[in-house]
Amino acid sequence: MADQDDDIVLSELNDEELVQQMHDDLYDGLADEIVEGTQILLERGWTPYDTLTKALVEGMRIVGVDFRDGILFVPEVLMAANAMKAGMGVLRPLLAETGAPKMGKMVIGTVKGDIHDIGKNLVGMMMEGAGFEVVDIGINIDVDTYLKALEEHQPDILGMSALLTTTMPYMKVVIDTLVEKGIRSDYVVLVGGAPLNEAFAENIGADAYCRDAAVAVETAKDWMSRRQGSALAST
Ligand code: B1M
Repeated sequence: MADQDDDIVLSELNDEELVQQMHDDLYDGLADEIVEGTQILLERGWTPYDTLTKALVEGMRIVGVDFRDGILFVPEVLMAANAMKAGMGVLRPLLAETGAPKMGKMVIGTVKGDIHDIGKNLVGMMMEGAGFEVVDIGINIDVDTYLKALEEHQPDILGMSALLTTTMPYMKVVIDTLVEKGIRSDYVVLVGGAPLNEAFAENIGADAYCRDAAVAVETAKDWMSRRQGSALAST
């Protein structure tokens, strides 16, 4: 496919062809092409959010399907992930651009045993764009590291991400520890990641499940206004 792609001039493609080509380039892990395609869409007036969801996230969804079906393997998926991150690098300052007063603070990390970080990074970017201060503590985070970050940064929200069915139960370990320490109600706990759902979030005692980054922003705003409402009511 690479030889064939050498002849393609991205800027000469119409929007639909370009997005299709970007899905192919993401699949092939071509970071430079993804950066170029992202810039072209923005120059054509696409919003950062549409560029993100229609060109990058959709491309990654296709990669995920072929990974699941054994057509792609870890090294190829890693290349695709790197290309995705390169595109996100272009969008990051645009998504994080905001003149809004700070809405609140969130600490976010991917749980222990899990190194998937693209979704978490996206949530962080979109939250920053909505006016939240975001402290990203990374991947493979154990309960002690979450607790240390909560103590150090005193956020309003704890966000946890998990992409594996084997790692998502660890979210309960973190929440149970917050309960044991008597600090559960100090934080709004939001969880997300492809294998989760609302019932799971409820079962483990999280405040809400966020299907995607946009839902995470809306849910966080909603919880912040509820909290501010109850703080005002108690004064
Ligand atoms: Co992984 N992997 N992977 N992988 N990988 C999945 C998750 C998998 C579903 C693929 C598949 O089989 N179809 C499968 C899990 C199966 C399962 O558990 N049932 C899987 C597997 C099996 C594995 C390995 C075990 C493979 C192996 O080694 N044999 C291994 C595990 C490593 C580990 O973590 N210990 C592994 C490794 C990898 C790579 C390193 C190659 C790479 C990760 C690179 C990286 O992240 N830096 C990778 C990737 C890229 C994927 C897929 C293809 C794509 C994930 C992604 O980035 N999606 C994935 C397939 C899939 O999910 N369909 C897969 C794009 C991203 C924008 O979406 O992360 O869902 P997502 O985030 C969304 C929402 O979920 C939500 O908002 C985000 C933005 O809209 N959200 C939150 C996420 N976190 C949130 C937190 C919040 C709120 C919302 O807090 C408030």
